[in-house]
Amino acid sequence: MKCAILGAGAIGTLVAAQLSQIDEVELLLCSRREQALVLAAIGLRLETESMPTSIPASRWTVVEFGETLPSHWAAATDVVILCSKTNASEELSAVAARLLSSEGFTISLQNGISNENILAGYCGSNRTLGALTTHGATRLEPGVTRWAGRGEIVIGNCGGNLTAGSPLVAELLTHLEAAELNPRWSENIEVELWLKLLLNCAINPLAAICGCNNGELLESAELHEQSVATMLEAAKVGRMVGIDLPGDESLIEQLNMVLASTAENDCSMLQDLRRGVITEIDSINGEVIKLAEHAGIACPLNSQLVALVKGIENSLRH
Ligand code: KPL
Repeated sequence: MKCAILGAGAIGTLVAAQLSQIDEVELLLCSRREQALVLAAIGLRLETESMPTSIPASRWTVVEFGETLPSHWAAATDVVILCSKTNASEELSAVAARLLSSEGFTISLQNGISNENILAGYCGSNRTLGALTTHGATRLEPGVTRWAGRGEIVIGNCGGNLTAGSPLVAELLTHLEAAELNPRWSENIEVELWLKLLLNCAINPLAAICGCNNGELLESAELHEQSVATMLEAAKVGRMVGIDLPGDESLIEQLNMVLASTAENDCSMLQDLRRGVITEIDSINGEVIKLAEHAGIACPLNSQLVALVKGIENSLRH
């Protein structure tokens, strides 16, 4: 199976490293500058709670963003997995469309709820599935990633005609399972994408502002209270726009589970601020505020977090 991973940052390299152990999977990684150079010349070191794994550069082909795609991958790729920051979704969805074979399909493991629509716009809804991940990964330096929290990869139909039984989808699920990435097919990916959005609303801005790992949002009663209140405010918006979300108790249980399983992880927004790059706040809490404005409801907690994260982004730029 020819599998391209567009955006080989923390999550992208985690997925690539695990899939590199499956002989039937041939990998193409697309990344920016330094990361691309190191992945192509040296490979990747994946740190886990046990022994670190080294994946040699020979295990994959690497292209830099904007470079010409290798000719034997163009229109010949079975699966394209988008793992970039959401501000690169448009650019990389166009690359996905050039890579995919006619039977191939694409998923996004990015944060946010709009990536599937962007991908479908370029690749067609019959070649796009909904997906998300709750694995926690930290990019320590170019070519070095830490798998800081075991989660899952959830995939489901979001409007096209692909199912868990479609041959390439079934094959990807088998490979992800063998790669210990814990895949699961969902019959209701729209709700699952919203659940992930709620987790990101509750975790990312608070952990990024406080400079703490996810576990501290569980340990500190004050931070946990803020995290839960932010999530429940966003959940109200989800229910207003017709998403059939579970009750508040169940949402809090899921938040606590992800905080515990990714306790050692610095969330992606904190990693972005530390690297001085634009965060995904607009695709997370910002997306909720946009929907709330349309629905005519106030979202003071989420609005304040957006303002604070943008304030920090600006201060880092000067
Ligand atoms: O998605 C994540 C992120 O960091 O963006 C979680 C699941 C919160 C893990 O940190």
